[in-house]
Amino acid sequence: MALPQSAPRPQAETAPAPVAVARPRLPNAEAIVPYLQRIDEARWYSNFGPLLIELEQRLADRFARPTQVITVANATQALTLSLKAMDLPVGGAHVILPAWTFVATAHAVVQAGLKPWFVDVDPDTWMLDPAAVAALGPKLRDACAVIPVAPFGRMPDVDAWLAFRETTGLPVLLDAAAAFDTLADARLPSVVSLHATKVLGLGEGGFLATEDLALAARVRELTTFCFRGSRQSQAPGTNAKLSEYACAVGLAAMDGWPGERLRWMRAAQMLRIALIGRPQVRFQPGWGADWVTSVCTVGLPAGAAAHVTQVLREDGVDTRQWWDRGCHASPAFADCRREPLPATEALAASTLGLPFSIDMDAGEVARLAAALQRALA
Ligand code: T4K
Repeated sequence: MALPQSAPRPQAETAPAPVAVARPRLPNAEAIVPYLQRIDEARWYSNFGPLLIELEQRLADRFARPTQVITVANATQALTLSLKAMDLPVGGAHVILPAWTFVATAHAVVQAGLKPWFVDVDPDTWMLDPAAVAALGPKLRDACAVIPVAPFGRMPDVDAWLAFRETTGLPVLLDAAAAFDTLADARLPSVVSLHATKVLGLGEGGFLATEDLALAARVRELTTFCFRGSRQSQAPGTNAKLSEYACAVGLAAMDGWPGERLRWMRAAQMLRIALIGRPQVRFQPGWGADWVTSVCTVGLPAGAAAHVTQVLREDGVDTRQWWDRGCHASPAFADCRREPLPATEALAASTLGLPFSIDMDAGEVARLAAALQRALA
């Protein structure tokens, strides 16, 4: 007997999947396998094996001038160990850094036995201004070093920082965590992150790039218990080496980089085109046109970040304040010395990390553009 047919149930409306703020993509297994086979054959798994040496050489070859690259377990450790290797006075000595940075910069200062001293950034460049730091005048005597940060991958004026170093005598270490693509000049010792969320990632990793061979050698020692040709530690150090497996991913990422860079550019161009005619959304100068990075942090009208975040969330579009309210606002650094920080406070309320990934499709870009239109109407 045929059963009576019931009326078709109305389909529950399913919301589209959220537009993710980031969707990292590292080299796939196929690209990594040849390097894994080399590891199998060599039976060398860590402690400066052939893959690590090759990766460091290929990273160094990207610089126009002779440069030494030292890989480290992550960029936070690379910053810490670089500060330690600079032989700065410890105890009571402050390191000047921007409040507008990720907490890693300040953690590195503390881990190196030094004290963070937060200084405001320039509201237009989002970076420390060497002239403004120099204008601290006699107070600079309390500092033993400065760490400018390349915000979201945009490089600072290296010549201006070299001149600052010359006139003040203060060592300068650049936190270029997100500047893999833009860092081509290591006259200032510079640290890059190779974290999975970065434009070229290997999971966890980072490197110091420098023209100072003695500094490079000291950082290398610090990554391996401060051994210097014997099994005796010459000073307190740590273990911050990259394994050969991490380097296999890194080498595969380097093989794919020219194509991946173009794909990052293409995604950025799609976004830029979709937001033409929306002058309230300001990209960093050159972003996605002259240089690439893995995040899209934009400037919005003053104080608009919270409202835009809320509206985009309602429309299923994820966003991120990559640096929260600024590094100084974390409880861990509440007691740290600071100058007035009006530009940092303003940036925290008026910048926002929009969804951005290497394979962002036209549908996601359209959803983001429509949500932004609603938020900024
Ligand atoms: N200096 C500066 C200025 C920095 O920005 C950073 C790091 C450093 C120094 C230190 O570098 P490292 O020591 O990390 O090498 C991310 C990154 O972990 C961090 O590298 C980065 N800056 C910081 C700004 O952001 P999270 O904790 O926000 O990432 P998470 O886990 O929330 O992931 C973001 C999005 O990506 C999520 O939607 C999930 C997705 N995701 C993430 C991972 C890791 C994936 O889909 N797959 C993944 O494998 O820190």
